[in-house]
Amino acid sequence: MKVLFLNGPNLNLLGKRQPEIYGTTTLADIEAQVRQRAAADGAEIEFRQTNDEGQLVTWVQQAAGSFDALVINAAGYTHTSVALRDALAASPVPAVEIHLSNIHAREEFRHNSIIAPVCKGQICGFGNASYSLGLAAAISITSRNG
Ligand code: CA2
Repeated sequence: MKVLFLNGPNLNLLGKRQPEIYGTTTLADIEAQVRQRAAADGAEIEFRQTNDEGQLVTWVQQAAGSFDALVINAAGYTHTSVALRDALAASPVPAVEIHLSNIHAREEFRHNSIIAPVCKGQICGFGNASYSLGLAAAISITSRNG
């Protein structure tokens, strides 16, 4: 199975800025961890990051036919992007929403995820492990045992 990981704005700064908030692990480190996990699970992954809302929309649209599931950390667009929600709603590819932090324990404006209702489920608050948990969820929802 093939899983597409999409990362939204500013996640390219992970491990490079504000380590007191976001830690010292880079997005490349997280990708390497997920790759290891995926190899052990017999899954293939592609891992992408963009700061551009339209690019995220385009990648979601293009996933159909090439990927079995999406795992998405939409970062700030989680709370603002109607366009991303519309793209996810229109896609036949099931999506798992993930976040490093527990968005429900943070500022009020982060409590609402515009994309949550069109994703299969949400994983948040487990730091880097949210990515591996997202992979496990993606495998689970696409397997016959669902
Ligand atoms: O917890 C998450 O994974 C978030 O998606 C992270 C987003 C935030 O807007 C969401 O509410 C929750 C922020 C990503 C910004 O990452 C940075 C990393 C280093 C330095 C600055 C920003």
